[in-house]
Amino acid sequence: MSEEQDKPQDEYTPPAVWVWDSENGGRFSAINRPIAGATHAQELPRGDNPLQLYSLATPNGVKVTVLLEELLDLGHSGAEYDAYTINIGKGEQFGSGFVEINPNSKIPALLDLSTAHPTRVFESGAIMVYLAEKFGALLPTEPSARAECLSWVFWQMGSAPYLGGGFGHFYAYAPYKMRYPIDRFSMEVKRQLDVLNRTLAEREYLCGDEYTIADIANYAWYGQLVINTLYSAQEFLEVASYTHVVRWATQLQAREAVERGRRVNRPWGPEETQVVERHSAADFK
Ligand SMILES: N[C@@H](CCC(=O)N[C@@H](CS)C(=O)NCC(=O)O)C(=O)O
Repeated sequence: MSEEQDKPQDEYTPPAVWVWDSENGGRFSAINRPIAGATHAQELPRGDNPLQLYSLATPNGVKVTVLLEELLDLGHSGAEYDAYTINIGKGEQFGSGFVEINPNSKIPALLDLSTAHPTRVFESGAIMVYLAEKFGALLPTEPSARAECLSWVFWQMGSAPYLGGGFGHFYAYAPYKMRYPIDRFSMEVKRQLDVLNRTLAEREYLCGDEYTIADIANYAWYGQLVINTLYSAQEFLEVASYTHVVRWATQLQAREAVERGRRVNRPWGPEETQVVERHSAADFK
């Protein structure tokens, strides 16, 4: 280890009891809190469609909007949805209406008004499985194929927090660069990309020959990492070297439903591509 690597950047001795410092300067320090629950009363808007989505076009949000657009392209008109943007930078995830749908105060959150009583669903993985089962699409029913598909969906749910909450946070959002966490999470993210790369070297899609919710879930994080500008880390992580992941992600991103799904609840980027609220196909015009 070099002398530079050896030197701790900022020595910290944890106190006996951790104390919340809301002023610590990271991108989310003013928003996140160590307690759950609503901070203010705020009802959520509701549209006329069977499904109500409260979300934002981050990778976790894109998973659901891409799936809904794919279901609509497959002819499932019951998948028509109203999508409302939740501005997490302004703390809208802590409004009382949102917390009623997701006690964890994170996007995406779904309300299904087509059931006898409204059904709430939170956690992007749970929403994907719920929708795939509701419409009998994009999730194989044969037990072995279904197990393989769910394995990759749950792999994504367990792995991506290392990419987003770990690598992305310390590389892009922390108030200053710290070598130890960046090294730690870069190593893990590169290992994860290698897992996907080796798998996609042998298969067209993650679970085999069929496009499934496992592809959508993983594309939203790892696909967007290798072909878009997630965390501006393309060079740092040498993403182009994961050639099979790049091939698969490029193939998925060319799908019309993926193109539309990425635009929903996105209040950034070129204005003409933003679909901040979505109520029907006409909103993409
Ligand atoms: N495991 C959750 C994670 C959701 C999540 O982390 N959402 C982020 C945006 S990508 C969020 O709402 N953050 C707001 C906050 O942390 O206050 C899922 O997959 O739905």
